[in-house]
Amino acid sequence: MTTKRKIQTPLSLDDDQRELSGQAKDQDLATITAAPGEKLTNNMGQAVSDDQNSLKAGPRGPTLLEDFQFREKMHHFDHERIPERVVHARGAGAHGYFQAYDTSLEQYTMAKVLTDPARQTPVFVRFSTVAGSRGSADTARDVRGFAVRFYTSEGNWDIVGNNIPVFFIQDAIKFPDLIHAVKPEPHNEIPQAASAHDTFYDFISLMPESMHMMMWIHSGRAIPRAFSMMEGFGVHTFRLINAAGESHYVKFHWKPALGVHSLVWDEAQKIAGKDPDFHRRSMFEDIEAGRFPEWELGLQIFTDADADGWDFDILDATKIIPEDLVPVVRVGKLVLNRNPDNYFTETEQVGFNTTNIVPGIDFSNDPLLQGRNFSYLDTQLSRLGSPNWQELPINRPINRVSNFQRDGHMRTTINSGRVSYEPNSMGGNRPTEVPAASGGYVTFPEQVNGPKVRIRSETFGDHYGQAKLFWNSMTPPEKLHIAKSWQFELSKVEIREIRVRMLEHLKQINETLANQVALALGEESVSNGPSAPPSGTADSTEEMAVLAKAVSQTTASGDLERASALSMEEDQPQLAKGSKVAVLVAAGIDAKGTAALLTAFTAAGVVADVVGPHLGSIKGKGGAVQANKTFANTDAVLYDAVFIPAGAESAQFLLQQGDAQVFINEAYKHGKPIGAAGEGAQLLSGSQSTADAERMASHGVVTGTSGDADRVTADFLQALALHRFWGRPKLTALPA
Ligand code: HDE
Repeated sequence: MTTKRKIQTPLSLDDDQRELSGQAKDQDLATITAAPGEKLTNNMGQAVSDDQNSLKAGPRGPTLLEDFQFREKMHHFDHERIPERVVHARGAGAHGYFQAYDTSLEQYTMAKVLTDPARQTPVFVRFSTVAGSRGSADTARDVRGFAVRFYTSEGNWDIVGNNIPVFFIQDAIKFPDLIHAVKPEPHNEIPQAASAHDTFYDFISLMPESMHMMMWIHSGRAIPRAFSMMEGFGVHTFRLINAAGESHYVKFHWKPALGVHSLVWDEAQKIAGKDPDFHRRSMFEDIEAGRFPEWELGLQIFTDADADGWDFDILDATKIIPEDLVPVVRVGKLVLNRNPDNYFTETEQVGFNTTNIVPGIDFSNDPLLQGRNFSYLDTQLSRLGSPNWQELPINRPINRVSNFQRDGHMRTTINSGRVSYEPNSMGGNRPTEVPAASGGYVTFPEQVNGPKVRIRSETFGDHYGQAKLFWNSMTPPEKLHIAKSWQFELSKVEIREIRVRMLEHLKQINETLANQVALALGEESVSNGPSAPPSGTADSTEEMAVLAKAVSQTTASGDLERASALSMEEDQPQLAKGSKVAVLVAAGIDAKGTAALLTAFTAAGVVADVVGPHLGSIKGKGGAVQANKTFANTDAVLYDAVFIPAGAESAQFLLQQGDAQVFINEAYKHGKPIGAAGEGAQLLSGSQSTADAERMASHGVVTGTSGDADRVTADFLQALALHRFWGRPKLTALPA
C-alpha cells in the first residue's frame, strides 16, 4: 500500500486550483512515505523485479543497451543536481506561521497579513551564508541571509533580508564586483567560504562605502550562535500603503525571542571541522523537539518629513535608522514549527523574489533594491531551469493563480480551452483585471522627475559616520573581538599595499582600533593616538581597557554618539533558555545528583548532552547515567557551557583524561559558564582554581559541595543567562 500524505499548508491546493491545473485529486503534490510492502517501480510506474543487477548477455557478459531500467535510473541520477545559488548557496529552511498582534496598523497599510490578528499566515524561512558553496561550513564569517516567505491569501510576500541591517554597496551595479571579489579567487578557487583574502580586501579597500558593513562583518553578528539567536532586517526602506493610498516609509526588523548571541572566532573555526552542519542541525533538532524558534516582527515607520531632519539618506542601504530616532514597534510573531520533509524540493527549490509583494507594501527608490528587483526573477531561470519555477510546490501561492501565461519547460498547469489572450470574446474575457478597491495591486503613484544620469546622490556621501557609531556602541569585549577579527583577516592578505589601504580606512573610524590592527600587521601606528599592548602578549583585560576608552566623533546618525540595539551584550533578554550544556561523566559519578541536574536543565529550557568515555550506561553512585556523546565524538566548542557533577572516582578518572581537560580549558577560554559540584571541582586547575570561589563565581565558574547542589545548579543557570564572561583572569595565557 502506498501512503500518500498531502503536503500540508501552504502547499496544498484547493479544489479550484486542482481543477485549473488539471491534476487528479489525490495524485498531485503527494509526499510519498514508503509503507510496509510498498512496491518498487520505475518512473513510468512499472514494477521493478531486480534492482541489484543490470541486464547482461550472460552472467559475465556486457551490459545491454536494452536495459531501460538501468538507463532510466542512471539518467535521473546523472541530472540530480541543479546549479547552486550564485550567492547564498549554503542554507537551511523551515516552515511556520506569522500572526499579527492587534496593533491597528490599518492607518498605515492595507496588507491583511499585518492588520488581521485572527490570521495565521503560513511562512517558509530560509537562512543562509553568502559566499560559500552549498557544502561549506555553517560557521563561516559572513552575513546570514534571512529570507521569509509569507503565503498570504493575497499572494506571496517575500522579505528577502539579512541578519545585518546594512549592506556593502549602495548601487546594485556593484553587486557582481563585490561577489567576484569575495568568492574563491578564480585562478585556484581558494579560499572556500572566507573573506580573508586579497581580492576581497582589494575591492573593499577601494570602496569606502562598505566600511559600515565591514564593521558589522567583523563583529559577532557574522558568526551567530544559532539561527534562532539572530536578528533579521529587510535592510532597505520600503513603503506601507493604506486603503486611502497614503504612503509611509518602513524598515522591517525581526527580533529573536532568545536574544542575539554569537560565537567567537576560535570556536567558529573549530566548529567548521567538528560539525560543519552546526546551525542547520540545531534548528532541525530544536524544531523536532518542539523548541520552536521565534521572532517578533518590528517596524520602524517614518515619513519624508522625519527623514528631512536626518544627516543620511533613507535610500542608502549602507545606513541604519538608529532606533533612538525611530523606535521599533513590534507588530507580530513568527514561529518556525515544522521541518521540511525533503531538503531539495523545499529548501533548495524555494525561489525568493524581492518583487513578491502584496497590496499595502511597496518599494522605495533605494538603488540597491531596484537592482535586486531585476536579479531575483532572472536568477531563478538559470537555477530552476524554467519560467514555470513558480509552479513548484514550495513556490506556489496559496491563492488561485489565473492568467494568460502558457507553456514553457516543465509546465504542470493544464489550462483548458482555446483562449490564451486578453482581450477576448471567446472566453468571456476571463480572468478579469481587479480594480484597486477590490484588491488589485497598484503601485504608489510617486511623482518622479529628473534627468537620466549615472550619478551617486551626494546625500549618499558619508561612509564613516555610522561605522563610528557602530564602534562606539560596542561593549569593551565586543570591541576586543572586532579588533581581533580585523587583525586575523588582514593578516591573511598577502599584498601589503592592500593591508595599508585598509588601515587608512580604519583610521577614519577609530585611531585606537587602527593602531591595534597595525600592531598585528607589523606596521607603524597610524597615528600618535593610544594603542594597547599587542594581542597575545598581555591579558585581554588590558587590551579591553584601552579599547573601551576609544570613542569616535560620529556623523550620519542624527548626532548620536552611540545607538541602542547595536550591541549584542546590552539590551538583550537574559535567558538560560536555548543554551546547550555538556555534562562530563565517568564511572563513579553522582548519578542522583546528575539526574537532578538534568531535570533542572529541562525545566529551564536548557538542552544537555551527557559526555562520557563511552556511549550508553555509565555506572555511578546511586544508579547509572546514560552518555549520549563521548569525548571522542564531541567537543567543548559545540556547547554554551560545561558542568562536572560530583563523584570522587569519576573526578580521578577524568583528571587522567587529556580530552576532559581540554574540554574545560576551551570552555574557560571562550568565556563560557563552568559548573562543578563536589569532587567535580578537582578538574578545575590553575587559573580556574576554586581558591576564591566567590570571585570565580562572578566570572561564571560556579562550584560548591554536593550537599549544596541546588544552589550550584541555580547559580550555574544564572551564569548561563549571562552567556559569556570576558573579564576572567589569565584568559589569554591558557593553552587551548
Ligand atoms: Fe541577494 N541575491 N542580492 N541580497 N539575497 C540572491 O537570488 C542580489 C542583497 C539575499 O534563501 C540571489 O535566488 C543582488 C541584499 C538573500 O534563497 C540573487 C543584490 C540582501 C538571498 C541575488 C543583492 C540580500 C539572496 C541568488 C544587490 C539583504 C537568499 C539566489 C543589489 C537585504 C535567498 C537567488 C534564499 C539571494 C541578488 C543584495 C539577501 C542572485 C543583485 C542587500 C537572503 O538573485
